[in-house]
Amino acid sequence: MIKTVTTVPYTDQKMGTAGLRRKSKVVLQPNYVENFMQSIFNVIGDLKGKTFVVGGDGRFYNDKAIQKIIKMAAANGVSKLIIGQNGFMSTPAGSNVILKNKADGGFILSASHNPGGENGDFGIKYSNASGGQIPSSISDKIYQETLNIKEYKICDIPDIDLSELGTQDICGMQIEIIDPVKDYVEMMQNIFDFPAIRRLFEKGFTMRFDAMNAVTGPYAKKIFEEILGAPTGSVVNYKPLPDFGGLHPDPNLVYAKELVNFMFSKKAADFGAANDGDGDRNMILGKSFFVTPSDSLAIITDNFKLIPAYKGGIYGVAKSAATSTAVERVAKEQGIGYYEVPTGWKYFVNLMDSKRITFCGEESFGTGSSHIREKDGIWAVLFWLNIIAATGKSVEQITHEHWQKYGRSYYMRFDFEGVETSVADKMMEDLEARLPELCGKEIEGYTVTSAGAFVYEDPVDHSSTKNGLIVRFNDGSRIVYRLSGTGSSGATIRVYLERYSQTDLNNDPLLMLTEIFKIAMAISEIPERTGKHQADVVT
Ligand code: VG1
Ligand code: CO
Repeated sequence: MIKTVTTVPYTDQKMGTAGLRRKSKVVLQPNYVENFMQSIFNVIGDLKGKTFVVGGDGRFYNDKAIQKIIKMAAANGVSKLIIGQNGFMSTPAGSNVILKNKADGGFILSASHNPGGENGDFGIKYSNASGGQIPSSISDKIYQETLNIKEYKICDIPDIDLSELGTQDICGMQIEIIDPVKDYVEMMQNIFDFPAIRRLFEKGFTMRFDAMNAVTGPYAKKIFEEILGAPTGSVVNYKPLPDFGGLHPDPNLVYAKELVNFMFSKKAADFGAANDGDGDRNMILGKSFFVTPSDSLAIITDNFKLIPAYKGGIYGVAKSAATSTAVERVAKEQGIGYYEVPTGWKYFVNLMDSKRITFCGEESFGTGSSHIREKDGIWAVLFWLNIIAATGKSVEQITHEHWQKYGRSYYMRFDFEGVETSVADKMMEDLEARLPELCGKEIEGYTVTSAGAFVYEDPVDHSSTKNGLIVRFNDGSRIVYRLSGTGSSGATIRVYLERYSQTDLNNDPLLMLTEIFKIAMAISEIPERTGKHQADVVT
């Protein structure tokens, strides 16, 4: 039944910030998935005795790609696959299943927050036994393998029915189809005070959770409506659709417009939240109130004692360099470890494994803890609900009190999309070369205290990663420049702006950041080089 098929390499199978991500049309090319998967299997080597977890966010091609992966895993000698029913599994649930079953790794079929469908994106995230995505040292090896691939192995059998729970044998390999929601729900019940959150809903508290027609729908229905007693209808867009119903499943102020409009209307619920395509991102809203992900991480860290699983103490906290410095002030106050890493969740994994940190987060709507090795959208939502249940305070009140205690980091991200790759690369290169000259200079009343590339040395494996450029000013303000590593066409230049104030707590972020935005544009020459005077997406 095992067939060896001759193939020709593709040259674009390099993984980015989080796995391989390409236009669906690209992935549909002959042997595209096969080449990539065989390259991974080749790099792992001996697959006998190995177990992997497989699932996806239900987007277009999830069903086809998963069949290929099952048949190839069997042909390559994998011993067992644990598969989410109907091929579904969120990224955080997948990390949990890997850890719980001590599996050797896993594959989540998702392009995360990128749109899906035939004209959208498809992707594959590959994790190892840590439950987190593989480090660059391994993805580099896989990329080299994709450039040299000549053949792949596959079992020549009909498609496998993934709708029934249970175990079966496929081409000499065992497959176990599991309920992708069950273990995840149990884990959440062991972390948070479910009875307290239940009482909150009993008292009439209202929420709206927008699953954005993606994978968290079934998780959210079960947890918020069935177990915690939020009224039916609290979870919207809960049915995972192959094209996400045309939505861009990125939970931010721009793409989660429906939820944002509702939460800023007279009918608003007490609490609003959304997750992304594969369930690892979250957005938190109060009544006519938005919490930035950077503030959310700081608030979560400051309130750890309210949560049953963390009340005994936490190790430390980490953020990506682009994320605002709000959590740094909390770490100082709490006397816990604090780390700044490159963008991408994989950089948190060693810090969690070595017990240096418990919480971590990114400005891109990612928050999580060492309960797994991925960011976790529903975890963040439950954390907020637990804080609200324990304090009786609103989202806005909790955030305002946080600012009163620590001051406020005004923070926004500006994305310049669809830039020609060569233009974006040259812009970053030239800017990096010019940055040293800026040190000590005064620009529009702001003095530059440091400027240069962000270089991270991992304290565990001592690998070194360069990611983005940072300009710091004497008042604590910062500009970070990076190129996105998750796009599927052209380049996206991300500009992250931050300004700190201890006294001015209720201002408009856009207003507070106007001057810094001007400085950021002037020193990078983005308008001159890209022809764009405004960002395409502002979050
Ligand atoms: C983006 C975010 C980054 C996040 C990554 C994966 O990467 O900025 O913080 O970890 O997406 O998120 P980039 O390289 O495009 O800036 V997910 O939800 O796609 O796994
Ligand atoms: Co995601």
